[in-house]
Amino acid sequence: MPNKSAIIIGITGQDGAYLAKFLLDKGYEVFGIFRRLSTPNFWRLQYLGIFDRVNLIPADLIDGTSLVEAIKISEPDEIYHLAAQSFVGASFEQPVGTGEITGLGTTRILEAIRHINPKIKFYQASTSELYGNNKSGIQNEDTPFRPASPYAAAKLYGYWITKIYRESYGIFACNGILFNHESPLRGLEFVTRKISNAVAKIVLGMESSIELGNLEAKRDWGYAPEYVEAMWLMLQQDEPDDYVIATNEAHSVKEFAQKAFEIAGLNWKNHVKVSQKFLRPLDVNFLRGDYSKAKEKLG
Ligand code: NAP
Ligand code: F7E
Repeated sequence: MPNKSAIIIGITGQDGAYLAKFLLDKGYEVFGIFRRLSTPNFWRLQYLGIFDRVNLIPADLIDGTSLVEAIKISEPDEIYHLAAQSFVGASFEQPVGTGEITGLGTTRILEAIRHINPKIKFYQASTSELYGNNKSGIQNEDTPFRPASPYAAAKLYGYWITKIYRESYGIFACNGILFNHESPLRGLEFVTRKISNAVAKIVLGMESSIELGNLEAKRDWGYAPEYVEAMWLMLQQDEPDDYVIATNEAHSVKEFAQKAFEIAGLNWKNHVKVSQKFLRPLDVNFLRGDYSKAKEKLG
């Protein structure tokens, strides 16, 4: 049997890079969609030593024709849609752009699949942000959604359009409802990497403090390289479905900072300042995922 091929939309991001490595190790031919920037942004692929092993195709989520072209060129068996304006804070500053990219971008890909080859399997990067400030102490696939940001509203649209294309056109389309997942490749603006980066700079004497926003928010933080395997597993099942991927543990930003400084032999209280600048107009206070379904069905 010839090797399978996959397109990763958003290959330059944290998950895209790890997934590319994972699929290459499985023998896939990997195509990656990237958007042209004034400064190339392939550092994650270079860090993982796979830059020369992936086929890069320029396209943009706001340009449906470019997505059609990319799918026609690569004839993939699977498409992993990981591209988004993914920073919740920025979605309050760019709500319309976030809707265009993170929301409608998904429909543009699904339309291309429907017209070119509805047998292509599709993974949608859904998120625990869909739950927003719901009232339950733990969230699973049946927990009602209550998005609390323009990002989450755009992702809610992406979640539903994925289900709608599955039910209307029989496309093998899955939503992975992934809780926060982190790694050394995480963007520096996200809180875990922002803290670990600051701790390193403080230890090296390059900085003395860090400004953070809401220290009380709790998140269910997992490890990104493990989560990309779950994405792949979803597309290897007999039937398409939606799954929560999480750790079932919630910790606060404060706890995270405390531990990170402790590891470097420092007391966080001497270095962390709270700044209004990093408070969001609305924040998600508590997320903790119930991964029972994924454990049972995906192992
Ligand atoms: P990320 O590091 O921010 O990567 C996002 C990717 O999307 C980058 O490759 C980015 O390209 C690309 N992109 C942005 N706008 C685009 C556009 N208009 N056209 C084409 N590509 C575009 O995000 P991540 O952490 O890897 O997350 C992957 C996906 O999972 C995202 O959809 C995110 O919303 C979702 N998600 C993430 C988490 C998490 O905790 N990490 C949890 C649940 C869901 P550039 O490199 O050019 O910016
Ligand atoms: O914030 C609080 C902030 O930006 C976590 C994305 O991948 O995961 C990510 O979204 C918490 C929030 O991630 C700062 O208010 C305090 O309560 O690291 P974050 P996020 O918003 O949870 C989900 C699952 C996604 O889908 C998203 O794409 O930390 N916080 N102080 C701060 N956050 C940031 N960024 N910076 C601070 O200074």
